Amino acid sequence: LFKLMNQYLKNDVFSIQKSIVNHVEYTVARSRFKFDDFEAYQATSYSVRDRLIESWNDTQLFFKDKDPKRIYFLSMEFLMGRSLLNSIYNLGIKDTYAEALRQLGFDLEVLVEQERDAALGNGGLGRLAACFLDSLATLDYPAWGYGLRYEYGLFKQVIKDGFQHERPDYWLNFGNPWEIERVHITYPVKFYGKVEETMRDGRKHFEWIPSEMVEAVAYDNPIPGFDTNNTINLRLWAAKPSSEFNIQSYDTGDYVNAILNKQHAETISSVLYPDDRTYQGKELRLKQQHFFVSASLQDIIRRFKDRNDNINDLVNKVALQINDTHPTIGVVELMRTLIDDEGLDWKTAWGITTKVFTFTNHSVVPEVLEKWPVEILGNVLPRHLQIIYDINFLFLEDLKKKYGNDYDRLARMSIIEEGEKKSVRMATLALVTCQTVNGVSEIHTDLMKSMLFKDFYELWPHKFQNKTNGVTQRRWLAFSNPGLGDIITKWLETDAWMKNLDLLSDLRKYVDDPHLQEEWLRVRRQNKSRLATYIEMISGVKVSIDALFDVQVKRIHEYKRQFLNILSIIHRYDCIKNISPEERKKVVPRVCIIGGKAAPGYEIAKKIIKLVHAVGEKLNNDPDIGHLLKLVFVPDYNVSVAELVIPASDLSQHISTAGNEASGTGSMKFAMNGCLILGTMDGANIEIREEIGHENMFIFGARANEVPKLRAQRKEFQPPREFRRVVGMIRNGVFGHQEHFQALCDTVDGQGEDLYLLGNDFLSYLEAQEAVDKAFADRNRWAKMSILSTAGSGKFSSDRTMKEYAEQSWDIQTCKRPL
Ligand code: DL6
Repeated sequence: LFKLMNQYLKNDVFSIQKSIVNHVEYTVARSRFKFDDFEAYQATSYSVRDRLIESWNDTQLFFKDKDPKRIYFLSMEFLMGRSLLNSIYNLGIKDTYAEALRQLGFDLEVLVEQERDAALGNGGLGRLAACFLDSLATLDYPAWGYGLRYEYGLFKQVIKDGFQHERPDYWLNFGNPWEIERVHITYPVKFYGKVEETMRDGRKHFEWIPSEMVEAVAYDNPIPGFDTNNTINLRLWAAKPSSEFNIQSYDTGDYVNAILNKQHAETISSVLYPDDRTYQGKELRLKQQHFFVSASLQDIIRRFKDRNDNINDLVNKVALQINDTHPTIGVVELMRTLIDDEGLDWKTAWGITTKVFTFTNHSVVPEVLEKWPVEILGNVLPRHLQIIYDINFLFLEDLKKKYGNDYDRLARMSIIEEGEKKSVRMATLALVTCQTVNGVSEIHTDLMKSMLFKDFYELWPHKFQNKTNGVTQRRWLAFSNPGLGDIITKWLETDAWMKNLDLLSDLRKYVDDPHLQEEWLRVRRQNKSRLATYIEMISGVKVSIDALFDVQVKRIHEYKRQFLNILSIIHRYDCIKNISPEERKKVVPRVCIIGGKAAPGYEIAKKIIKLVHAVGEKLNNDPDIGHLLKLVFVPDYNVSVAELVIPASDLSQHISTAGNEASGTGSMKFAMNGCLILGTMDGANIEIREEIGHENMFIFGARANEVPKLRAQRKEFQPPREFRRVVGMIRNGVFGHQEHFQALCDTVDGQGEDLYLLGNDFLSYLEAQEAVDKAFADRNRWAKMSILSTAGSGKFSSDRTMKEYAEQSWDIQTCKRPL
């Protein structure tokens, strides 16, 4: 039956070969007798795309017919990574493709490496959105993602002499087989201009007369679910000059300049902003936000109207998720559409808007929250600023009824921040407008309620929810660590864990079985061997796979404390140097791996990268140290590199100052793959510890509730001797570049500095490191802890997270397409 079905679906080896070869000849335009790996990759991808399109079309027709309430996930970032392997795995045709290619003389594993990452995101936030899409498709929810088709994704990190340089990511240069350009699906998006006020039917009517119009063109990216017939859509918008607007300017005689001016329009979707925690209030960024939400809303309303006559029914058919504050201008755009275009009165429009939107906040500290200077917003979107003022006026009137003349509170809660430069607080706008607001881990939600949005929690406790993040176990365990996946399936006697991750807990039954432990460690060694080869290729450093692979890969940030990690590596180096050869024999060998990008303008983060290289240079070449300690930097850390690194890590560090990391999702991926976590009581670490057991993690450092007091006392604080010694080594030029590192050292030992409490946490960090060494030296104990890490990871599937959103925020049901 399976064979027949595959033939019917043209998923048998022969049909696949035929389709690949056809694409070689007719799409790639090469001879079917001579094509290289890249061309084979292209043809293979087009043939997979054909299958995706079939499934996409059928799913969309089914959705159209059933017309369920849909969820639209609005996000400025989707960090998708590569698509080939993920697609064929999800479609259940990976083995057939591998065989078809083998017979044609190609190796699937080699072809997979030809694909460029789609890096349309900075880090955690964008990758979370990508995991969510995978889960939404797999769980058969009627969902679409909407975002921007940046021409340049996150910059490529090039390291020269230990310094980070940024190079543009021309990811579309060689084409993108995974997208479908919809030349006929375009919408005009307006900017600038003025608002005219007239009277219509006895009511004030506002008409926005823009002075710039840009066309949004749709690019669809099919997202197949796993073990289902559903394929959902990620629609990304690209900016094109509007062909209709401003025709007169061509008639001025300056034809060439008129065209050149129009090309500016395309810059809107050209580049992803590479700062993940600071927003500089740049006009282009605001234009990007408005551009993608305006096009998305026009598209959503058009689809809604295809099947519905009464705009009031929008609330029954549409849920709009705002991923962080970036799409928040969408709430105003919907108000504008409903009032100015649909002719609804304020109250009705407000009733609809406040029911359809839900908001996720992804940050803990107030400084990270987006604000737009009133001046910029009013210039770019004049009608929107009026509406924001109206929303704020009515909101403050309500507040006054409740709080009287408590002006401090009113000022704190106002959407408009007063001051020398007035600005619009986007998080406040989202809080006022959205039906629900959620944090991304328990501690984050608690901090939102008790600090970040305290006033709003007191006002509307019912709006606040927690949705602990999750990751897709398919990409992050089954597909990137197939060896471990096979062991899990063998011992659980089912692969159902790929759709129900809670089943992993059954591994606990076998944790003491020496056979499982043996198999487990063997696969982990194979993964380490693969990574060791990669490390040698990129850095020339030879590492032993018997050593403990200690990994910290993530964006470089002071709060994530890569510097703390380096200081402890220096301490280890110093200790090894100062012990006898006899004692050295007892040292547990370590390979320390650090990777991540620094935002281009973030000088201290860039110095941290340089320091990793300087310290690595010193200790990797010190004959006293040999294999006992190595330090390597993995350049250009991205999704594909993560897929290689995570399955090969023994220990992974998530050591942010408590109360700073909203969640962190890297930790979940590592734990799922049997890697042990060294971390602080921050973000999702706390829940991971609850699930995995404190005895299977290495926790250290100040707790979030202690941090404010410690910060307040830091002028009087004397860092421990060990800390002063290692910082002193850097200052004294042990690793060279003495001048360059002074400013970095100043951040931790200057008067009253050390905002992230490295000095405070240093000793407990060293103790935790010692506990790691001890555990690693006991092979069986480590194997057991590793298995228990995986066994305790069930909660951290994005499937669980998506079900929670669907039930508690969006109120949507599944809509599964029958075959
Ligand atoms: O929720 C996804 C991800 C969290 O795991 C990280 O802890 C959090 O830092 C990140 N947030 C952002 C937004 N900017 N800030 N801060 O990237 O979201």
